[in-house]
Amino acid sequence: MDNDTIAAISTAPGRAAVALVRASGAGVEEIIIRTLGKELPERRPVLRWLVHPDSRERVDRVLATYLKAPNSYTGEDMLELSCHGGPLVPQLVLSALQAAGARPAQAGEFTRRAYVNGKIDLLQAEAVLDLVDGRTAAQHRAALQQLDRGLSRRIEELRDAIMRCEALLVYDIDFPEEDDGPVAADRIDQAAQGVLSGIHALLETAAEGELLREGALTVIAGRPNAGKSSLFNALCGFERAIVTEEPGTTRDAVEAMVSLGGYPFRLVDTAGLRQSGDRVESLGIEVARRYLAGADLVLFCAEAGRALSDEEAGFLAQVACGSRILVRTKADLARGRVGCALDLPEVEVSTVNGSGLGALRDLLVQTVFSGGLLPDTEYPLVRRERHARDLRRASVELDSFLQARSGGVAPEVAATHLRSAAQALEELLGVIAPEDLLARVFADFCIGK
Ligand SMILES: Nc1nc2c(ncn2[C@@H]2O[C@H](COP(=O)(O)OP(=O)(O)O)[C@@H](O)[C@H]2O)c(=O)[nH]1
Ligand SMILES: [Mg+2]
Repeated sequence: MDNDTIAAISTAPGRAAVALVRASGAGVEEIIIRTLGKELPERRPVLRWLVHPDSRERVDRVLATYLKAPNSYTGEDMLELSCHGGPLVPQLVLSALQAAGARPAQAGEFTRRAYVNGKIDLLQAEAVLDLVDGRTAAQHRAALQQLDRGLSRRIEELRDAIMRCEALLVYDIDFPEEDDGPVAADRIDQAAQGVLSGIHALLETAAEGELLREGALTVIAGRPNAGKSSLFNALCGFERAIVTEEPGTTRDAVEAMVSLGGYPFRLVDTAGLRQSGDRVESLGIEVARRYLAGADLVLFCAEAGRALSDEEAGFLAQVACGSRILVRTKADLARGRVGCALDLPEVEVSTVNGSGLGALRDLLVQTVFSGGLLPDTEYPLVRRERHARDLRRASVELDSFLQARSGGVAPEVAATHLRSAAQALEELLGVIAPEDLLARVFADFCIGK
């Protein structure tokens, strides 16, 4: 079953000039004979009629490429068919491949096979997903970096450093009476400490990495009529990159995923608390409370040129989570500036003439995406809970190792923590290779010396 032949339409459904249908597995050569009449050259696209293997009816004129194992995406024999798009043709092409012996692929199965066959590691497989799901420039950059093994290399370096510690320990255990002395104990401990710092540095990127995946939750709050919805719309339209918009019919907010300066933001505008006639409570501060708890950023709107009321100042003072920015709205109407007693970044904007919106956008990006996400940084980011979990595991084991060492625990026993730490990183990469350790002992040490 491991390399039974799978097939799927790889392009999105709908009207399109071209679609891509792929097959992968041991039966590809037979499928080629049965649907395309005769064999194909390797790695060279050929224009041919594709026929249904049972009815022998023509299905489409396709551009067919045969990629022989192991030089394909999955590492197996693959057939890639560029056929005509639309709701019908790709389905018929897929049916023909199935009639010739393929079964429908499961979600992600091509990439899973690429991983199983060692074409990519687990982090790269995740990057493929991130690349396909990416919606902003920053997400795109991060996914490409991970696909290019940016994170993998960093994890491998850390894993290798742990293995060198293990090797030093093994040497210490095997040759305790060496003339030129056993490996200096603090050399091992310093090396372990170095790995620990490296892991902590990676873990520190996890918060931003998650923001980059999920978008920074940005709640727009303020009194009714303060200009919140206008600001929401202006920011949504800023880069014409609205990704999702959910009308707040059954909810207390309207939410949109937008790209600002190339970074993802989940903007939330309060919708359910519209000003309702002469009701006194409608003068309260509008805010989607259930969003506020998880907010990364609160944009508090108040008209430019007026002092904040006690209620507004009180609300701002008690906002506990996320960063706060005071947005002075309707700048085009304001005469003069009235500062606010709170020490907050403040930006004047007008959605009528567009002033200040660029500055606000830049401030949003800087406030939330501070560190490792600038376009020119190469530092890999931890972007999934799985990554953070394995890294934390490795960090706990390294801590235990250092404690065991300072507590005078036998090196054989302390070494088990190093093994567990290395294993956590290997799981992160999706590679477990225990013979690596032996190889490294001999690589790093010359026994005959
Ligand atoms: N002159 C001017 N009017 C604005 C501006 N932003 C919003 N408004 C007006 O202020 C009123 C309330 O705006 P809205 O965005 O609905 O406020 P919300 O209740 O806080 O969502 C509307 O009549 C808008 O046209 C602005 O920048 N300049
Ligand atoms: Mg509104």
